[in-house]
Amino acid sequence: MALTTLYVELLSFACLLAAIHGVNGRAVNQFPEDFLLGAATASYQIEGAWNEDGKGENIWDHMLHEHPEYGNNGENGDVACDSYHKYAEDVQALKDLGAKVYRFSISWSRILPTGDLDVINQAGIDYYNNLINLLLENGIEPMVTMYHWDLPQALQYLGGWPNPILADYFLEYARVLFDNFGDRVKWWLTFNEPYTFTRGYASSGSQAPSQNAPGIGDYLAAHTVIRAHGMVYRLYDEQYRPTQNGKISITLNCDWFEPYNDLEETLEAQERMFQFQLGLYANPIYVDGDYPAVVRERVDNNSRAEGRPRSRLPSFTEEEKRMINGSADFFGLNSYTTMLVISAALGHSPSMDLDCGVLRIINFTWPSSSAIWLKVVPWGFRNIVNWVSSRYPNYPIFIAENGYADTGELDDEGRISYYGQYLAELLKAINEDGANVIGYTAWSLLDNFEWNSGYSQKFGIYQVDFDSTERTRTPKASTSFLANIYRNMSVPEEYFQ
Ligand code: PNW
Repeated sequence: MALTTLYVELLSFACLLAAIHGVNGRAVNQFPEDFLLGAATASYQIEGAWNEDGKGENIWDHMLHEHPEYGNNGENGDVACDSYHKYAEDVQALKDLGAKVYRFSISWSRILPTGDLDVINQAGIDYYNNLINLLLENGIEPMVTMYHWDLPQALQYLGGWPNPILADYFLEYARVLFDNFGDRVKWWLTFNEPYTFTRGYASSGSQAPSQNAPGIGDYLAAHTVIRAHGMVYRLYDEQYRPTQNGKISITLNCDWFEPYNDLEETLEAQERMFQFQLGLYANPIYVDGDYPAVVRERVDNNSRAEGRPRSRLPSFTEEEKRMINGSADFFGLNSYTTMLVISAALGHSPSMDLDCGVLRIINFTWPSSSAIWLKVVPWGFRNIVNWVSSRYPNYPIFIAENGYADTGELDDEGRISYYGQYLAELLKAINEDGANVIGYTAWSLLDNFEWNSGYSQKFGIYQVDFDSTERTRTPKASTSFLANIYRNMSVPEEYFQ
């Protein structure tokens, strides 16, 4: 009798401890000691100075100048947040936020105006040197994205990413970055969201360079990008890591896909959606050097049925597979929301949509942001982190983007609620489910140029006044909310109830 009572009491004590301390002896609401918390931006979205000091034109400059109607009210990134001139204010904002890491991207055409090595623009190198040095002086680690969608237009004239030669150009660009910045930059990301930017070769009117070759251009672009990533990883690993000793990866975007019902075909559709979006890139890099079997099979079959002599999805050589397999030091993940998925034959022929055969549904009963695609679904964030952690084990995860859109108000309760809940779910994945997550950079440090949505969608932790030539930065309510989390390395307990 007494033993049973003791047993029950011990059990409930253990449960209580687990509730407070998670699986690894830390309170559930506490980040690991060496966890990197920070914020992210991208060159075209913040820098402006689109044609200053020798910068070359890129595909977003080109597309939005030629086709202002593809943007929002003719808006573009010509000036944006003017971070080219105001980077010192950005660093101060990061410092006030208590960021340990700043993820920003380098504009390829600011360094190499033609994309090639014939002109190396010293003013561009100076700009990033100044930014990097100021970050380090302030105790903030730079994390550099080499490519956040702004391809030099000169390389688009060669066909852009569907042209396999682009991998060589990217390799040469990467070498310039390692040579000039690698002594101080210890975190590198080759590409940001290839799933998103390769759509620029599958549609017109949205993603640059607006080349409408669905089901062909997107796969060709993906193929070059994966090879380019692998080549740059090997370059770093062999020639720079011994002296520079940093980490290098890619960042892939994937939201959580929740099956619409529990029918077998819906669960298969869920799996297909993950494989066509994330697996297309993650399987070659993190699993076996090659595309997921379901992707290979469906694109090959459809290509054959269309009467083509070869698959629309190219193949890697055995040597390329060995080069690509394992070409990452961690798993970069961008994730914002959750969508419902169901099996459906949709999209025109040919297209990746038709190959994938999944309908993504925005659930309008979930809480909204100002971006139609971005529903606030914190539990989905925990699910996708755990999905990545179990499918691609042995790689620490770095959340390179996660954030909330509104219309830019200073009293941004919606953003506070989003970050509070999403960070709580992230901590549950780390402390209760055992996911190995090492860092998190919130999107975004500043309100900025949100691509086709222009300045209508605001993701910033700081407000930027786009009506003022000063582009004044002002903290929002979420700035101090996140600063508290970053300082304490913990999320308020109310978000765990
Ligand atoms: C990411 N969607 O893009 C980009 O990396 C950022 O540059 C961008 O500002 C941020 O997320 C916010 O949108 C996405 O429609 C754009 O699902 C659109 C989607 C997802 C990500």
